[in-house]
Amino acid sequence: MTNMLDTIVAAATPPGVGGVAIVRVSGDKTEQIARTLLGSLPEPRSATFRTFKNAVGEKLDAGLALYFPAPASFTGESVLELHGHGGPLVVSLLVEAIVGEGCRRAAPGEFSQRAFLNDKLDLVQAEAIVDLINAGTTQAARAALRSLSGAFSRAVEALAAQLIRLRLHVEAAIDFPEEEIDFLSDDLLLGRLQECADAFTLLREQAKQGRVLRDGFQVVIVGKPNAGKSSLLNLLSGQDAAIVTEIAGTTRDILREQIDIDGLAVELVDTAGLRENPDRIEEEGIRRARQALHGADAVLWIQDATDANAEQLDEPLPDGVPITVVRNKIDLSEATMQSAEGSVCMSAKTGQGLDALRAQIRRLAGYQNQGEGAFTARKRHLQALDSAAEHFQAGRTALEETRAGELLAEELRLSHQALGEITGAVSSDELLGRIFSEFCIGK
Ligand SMILES: Nc1nc2c(ncn2[C@@H]2O[C@H](COP(=O)(O)OP(=O)(O)OP(=O)(O)O)[C@@H](O)[C@H]2O)c(=O)[nH]1
Ligand SMILES: [Mg+2]
Repeated sequence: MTNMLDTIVAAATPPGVGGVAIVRVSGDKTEQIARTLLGSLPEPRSATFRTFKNAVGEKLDAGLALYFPAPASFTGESVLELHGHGGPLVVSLLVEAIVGEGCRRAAPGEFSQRAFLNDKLDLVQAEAIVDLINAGTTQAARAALRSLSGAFSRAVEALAAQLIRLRLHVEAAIDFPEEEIDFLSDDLLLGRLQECADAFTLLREQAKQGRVLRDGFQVVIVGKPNAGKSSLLNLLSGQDAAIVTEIAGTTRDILREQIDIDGLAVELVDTAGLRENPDRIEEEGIRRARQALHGADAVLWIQDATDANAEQLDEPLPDGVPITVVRNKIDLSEATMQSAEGSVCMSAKTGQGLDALRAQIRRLAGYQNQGEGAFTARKRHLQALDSAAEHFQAGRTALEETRAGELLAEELRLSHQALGEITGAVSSDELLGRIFSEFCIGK
């Protein structure tokens, strides 16, 4: 980890030309730097117009200066923000002048890392900053903002509080071995265990949604040549993105399109038709199609409803990834629009059945537009939650099998520890390094 004692500086605005650029400084030397560059210390938390000068008194720029004395700042340290003109040269002159005052350039995410280490934010909130910056849909942005304001953290902490109460209960009971205790006849304990199990189920559901909101959902479209895969991609995306012809084997390359289904960010992947004895170019296309299947969250298997052998595909589809059969060209087929469970009937030409397909994709993603209730979550959070839930369940099973509290107590401790990794109550330098290196410089 980087040295927390250094004073750090970076541009907080993106590189390039703009109306305004902001240079931010954080650390012990901030006050001295402000005096050198601005002539005197500005009034705290009040925007003042100043000339920015280097150590030998040369004017570099002029603009607004904002000073936040510790600990009332984003990082918890003294922070200075200089809002100057938005040109790359102006910014680099300012940063150089500040580095000359005994400062160092900030590493990616270092401002947020300090905010975390100074207890201004927990890990979930720090990660939500990045999620908000990178949000691709309005819903994802709102959900990230809710995580940032602590909605997810509070839910995790509430569950942790339940676990603590359980641990106290169990450990207090273990401490009186002379009283022959039968844990399984302790209704209060059993009731609390059930409450906790329900809370785990709910939070895992919410976090799964949060993950989909943050990372989006990848849907790979496969099928035989000419089944209508590219037509379907065009219909769903509302654009003429892929070439469609009546010639089998039109698509050779992978084509990706981002679409938004009621706030769910979906990446659609169109692929080459799968068949035996393709030509050389098609063969490469099929290889790429197989590769695309590996990254899929869900697969749409497009079948031509007019093809009697539509259900035969000379290709194993991946295990463990939900596959939806889409019976296309229903406008040409005698068959009715009867959809079996997990399959959709439609026409990529007339648009018939499109709503059902969109609903199916939402279902596959487990996505309900939760509006105000949603927060963003990451794979890391889901893994920690899963691990916490597994330990909790193992504890319950152990109790039922052995009727003794010791194993339960130990599993509850491990479960509590796994939960702590989410907000950073329990964290390692390695984990922190990994998380904050994803941030941009100046954040
Ligand atoms: N009538 C009708 N024709 C369709 C429908 N969907 C696709 N087609 C036609 O079927 C032909 C093949 O469509 P594509 O979308 O290129 O099929 P594909 O699966 O992408 O084919 P390849 O890229 O060759 O694997 C085109 O002539 C489309 O106009 C449909 O629902 N109804
Ligand atoms: Mg195609």
